[in-house]
This record gives sequence, C-alpha cells and structure tokens, in this order.
Amino acid sequence: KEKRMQWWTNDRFGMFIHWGLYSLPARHEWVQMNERIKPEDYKKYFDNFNPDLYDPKQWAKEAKAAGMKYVVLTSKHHEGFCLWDSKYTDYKVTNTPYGKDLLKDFVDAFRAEGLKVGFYYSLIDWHHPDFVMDGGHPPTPVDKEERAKANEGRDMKKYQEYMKNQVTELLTKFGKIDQLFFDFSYNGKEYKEWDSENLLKLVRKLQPDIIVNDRLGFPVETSWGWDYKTPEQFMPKEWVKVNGQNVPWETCQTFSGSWGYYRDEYSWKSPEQLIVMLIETVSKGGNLLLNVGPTARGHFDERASDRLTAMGKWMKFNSRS
Ligand code: FUL
Repeated sequence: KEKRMQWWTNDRFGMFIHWGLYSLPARHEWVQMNERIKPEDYKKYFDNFNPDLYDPKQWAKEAKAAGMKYVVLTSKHHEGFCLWDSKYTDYKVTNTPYGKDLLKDFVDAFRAEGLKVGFYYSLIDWHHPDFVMDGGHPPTPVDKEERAKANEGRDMKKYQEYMKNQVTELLTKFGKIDQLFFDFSYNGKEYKEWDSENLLKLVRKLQPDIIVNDRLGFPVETSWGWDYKTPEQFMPKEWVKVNGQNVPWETCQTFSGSWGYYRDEYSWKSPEQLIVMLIETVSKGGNLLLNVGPTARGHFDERASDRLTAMGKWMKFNSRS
C-alpha cells in the first residue's frame, strides 16, 4: 500500500470537478433533492445538456498552472447521469444534444499536462429504477409507508450489478486510472447495500495500483482495504487518525460552499484563505482536493479561474515537484 500511495502523498494538491445536469440550474449539485424536483421536471436539463464550450485542455492547463498534480471528475453524481457512453443506461451524455462521450477527451487532456487522473463515482443513484430509496432521495415520498410502496419491486442486487458493470467500464475504457472516489456513506453500514467488499475487489483486480477513498460504507476500522480518509469541507486540527494511528487523508473543499456550479453563491473564499487552507492541510500531513464546478456550457467561472491563477502564483515559488 505504501508503494502505491507514494505519488499521492508526494503530490498533495489536486482538482476536484463536479459536473453534471445540475450545472444547468446552477444552484447546487443537490438541487434535485433540495427542491424535490420531479423526474419529469428534471428532464429538461437532460434534454438541454450541450456544453458547447467544453475544452478539457483548457481545464487541464488551469489545473497545472495552479500547481495541482491530479484531478478527480464526477463520472456520475447522485443524480445518476453518466458523463460517458455507458452500455448499461440511457441516462448518459451521448443521448443528450451534446451527443459525445466526455471522459475520453478529459482523460487525454489531463494526462497530456502530466496530471494523474481519477474518477468520482456515486454509490447513491437517484435515477436507477432498482435503487432502494431512503428519505433523502428524490422523488421519494417522505412518508414511510408511501416510501415502502414506491420501493416495491426495487432490487439492490440488480443495482449492485449495475455499479460493478459501470465501474468495470470506467476502469477498462480509459487507460490507467489513478484514483477512485466513491460517494458516499454516512453510517458505516452501507457496505452491505453497496456490496462494497466485492466492489473493491473488482477495482483492485482491474487497476492494481489505484488509490481508493474510504466512502464505501465500511465500519470504521483500518483493515477494510480503503486507502485514505476524506474529511469534507472542514480543516482537521491535526493529522487524521483511525484507531489512534495516523492515516493518509485528503480534505475536499469548495470555493464557495456548493460542489456543482452555483451561479448566485456569494460566499467565495479569497485566494489568501485558499492558500492558507493548502498550507494548513499539507502541514498536517494531508492532501487538498479543491473543487471547481464548471458551468453548463463547460467552462470555468471567472471567479474560479481567478483563484486558480492566484494559487498558481504562490505555488510557483513554494511548491516542490
Ligand atoms: C458529498 C456529496 O453529497 C456532495 O454532493 C459532494 O459530492 C461531496 C464531495 O460529497 O458527500
């Protein structure tokens, strides 16, 4: 494990990218749930997904110039929409007006700039017909009885198969993949729901050197085979520990609070804050995965680009390779 973690521990600073249908309404990647949008109303974002300004080479240039060494992109977020031409669903980019796979060019562009490449893959799926919904999943009824009814006939076994098939695609169609960010678990029990043990085995079989995060819903123990902890939007005060032992960790952080593009969010962190965040993280043994939410047209908001540029200026004189 130490060997496979070497580049990651050394590289320290990566770019997270949250991009999907939620970029169109531009008010949080959870908009479908937050506003309880019905599938038939959410469909308009699918029908209009057409990122005409998508230029992953430009993204990769900006990441590189900021001093980032790796990237993690949402191949599928909770909404269930897939950014690649998956054989196992129709809810994918190739069926939108854009019509083309997004991941291949993405991987090529970042590789060409010398960055390592990872995928985020949501274990939660608000679209898949077999995913058994709990109270936090649109369009699930809040009422328990109604929910049980809506869940009738849903089969998590089938959904587990779907995930394995999709993860197989992600890890066999795009060359070497360096990192996988599963999302998410909140009570350390979902490993049974996701069949996480077998999922992780499959991942390790397909890409033996891959680095995998801790959000597979395993009980909190060191021995379950994940590689690093993922404190989200908070700064640990000290090196993150599990059972009293220092473990590899990566804090993921946003520019302004949400992960998906949120046009009217005015809580943007200043470049100074972001640089301090990077220093604080690295000084405590952690990595920083800093998020950009590209717009629906596929470019970085100016506010994001400005901050990346500012970080790059600092990194130029303060980073080691
Ligand atoms: C969370 C998700 O629910 C958020 O939308 C985001 O992807 C974050 C990184 O992880 O658990």
